[in-house]
Amino acid sequence: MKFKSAYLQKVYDGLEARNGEQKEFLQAAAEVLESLEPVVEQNPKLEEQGVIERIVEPERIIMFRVSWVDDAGKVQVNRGYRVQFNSAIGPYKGGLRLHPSVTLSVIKFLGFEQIFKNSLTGLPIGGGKGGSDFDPKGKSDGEVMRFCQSFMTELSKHIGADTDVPAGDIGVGGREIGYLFGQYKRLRNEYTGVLTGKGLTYGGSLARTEATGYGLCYYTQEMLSCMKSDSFQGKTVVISGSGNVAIYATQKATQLGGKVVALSDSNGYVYDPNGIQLDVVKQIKEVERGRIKEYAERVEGAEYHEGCKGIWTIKCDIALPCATQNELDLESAEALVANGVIAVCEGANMPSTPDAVAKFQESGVLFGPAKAANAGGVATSALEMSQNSQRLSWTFEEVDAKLEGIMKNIFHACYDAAEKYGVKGNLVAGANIAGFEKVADAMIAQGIAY
Ligand code: NDP
Ligand code: 2IT
Repeated sequence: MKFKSAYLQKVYDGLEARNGEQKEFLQAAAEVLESLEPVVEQNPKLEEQGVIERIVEPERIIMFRVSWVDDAGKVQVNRGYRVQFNSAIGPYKGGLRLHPSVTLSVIKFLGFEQIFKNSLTGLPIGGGKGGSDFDPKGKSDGEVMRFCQSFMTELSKHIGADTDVPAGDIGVGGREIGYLFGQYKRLRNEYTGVLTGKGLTYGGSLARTEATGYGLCYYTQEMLSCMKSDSFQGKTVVISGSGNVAIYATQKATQLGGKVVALSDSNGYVYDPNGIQLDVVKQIKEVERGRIKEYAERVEGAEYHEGCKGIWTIKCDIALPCATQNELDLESAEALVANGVIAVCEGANMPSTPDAVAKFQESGVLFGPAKAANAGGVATSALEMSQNSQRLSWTFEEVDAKLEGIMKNIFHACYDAAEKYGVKGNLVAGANIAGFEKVADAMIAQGIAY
């Protein structure tokens, strides 16, 4: 990776030398550092204060053994992680991911992205992320509960409502948050807002479940409106994944007048030219915890195709990748561009590879990067924290209206930052710069501990 600034080059080379095997983390860091070239050039204080070398190093990494007993009475061991990346603007905040692909590199990339995303929300939350290589697929409720309890037994020593507030991510939804919250309360004898994404009967916020997918569509709508005088109305939309983010992105895109024609999981994708019937998807995914393949067995006219990558060959106007990192590569980007895609907005974290992003940008496709476009989830988590602190709960409409306002503000903050630094229309650079500026300012203001 080559930088114009000698300072950025030195920081990146050091990062690579120390973390050579952490490919996802280096990918996320390289993108942010590249965006910061003009900022570093115009602000010598960043180098004087060592801000860049500080921001790429987590404040604290916790790695721990999670042992639990399966239904057959056998002892199982997984590895748990919490990366407390940056607390300059608030307590660490970010989700927990349970997936067999979880490594320290994955959690560090997610925690790093979370610093800038959380800053963009305008709310007082720092960056963190955690999780485990535990695979919830095929596990019984009892196994998931025992895993979550064991995971929290260690994690509880490191988190708190004013210290670090985890939430959901891949493999962690309402069921897991419930088990985690129950164990925290048991161990600490405290009823606090230590987790977000809680159930509505015990401190959860209305609209948190919907927030990431809804927020993604509010951001996309604002981008289309401001940059192309366009909207979702009458557009064909392809959404990858079929989890929490994909489901509620489908719901909002449909409400805004779009027709969602495809969803996927890690095995394959469904194509429904008549428009996805979300009640069928919710039954399969949220109630039965089944596979997206079953949609094509239940809905006439829908097709199932093996292999998740093929979803990007479907002709569409708007593409919303909502599954996982690096799911959309250059070949997929070329297929989308050849089919006339107008806008791509990222619901998942870092779903597009760097060459795919470059392809969209050079082809004039509107591109909304994850740390801006999917910030609605964590923003609503911060609203859940506010409600917990006040011991009040707001209506769905109140939370949803705040979410929409936050997403519009994020779009404009990114757009304006890109323009200010001479890269008008580049929302990747805009998001990285706008997210960075507030955190850097707070880090400088708080000084350095010798
Ligand atoms: P879920 O666990 O609810 O759903 C994940 C979906 O992505 C599933 O359809 C899953 O398919 C698919 N998927 C996961 N891993 C892979 C993989 N390696 N290859 C292909 N498909 C995969 O998670 P969420 O919907 O919550 O998260 C989706 C994305 O959105 C993630 O990148 C997450 O970090 C991001 N995100 C989530 C937020 C939230 O509030 N939940 C907030 C902001 C971002 P399968 O069932 O086959 O595994
Ligand atoms: O990636 C993300 O922003 C999340 N998984 C949500 C984090 C949160 O704390 O709500």
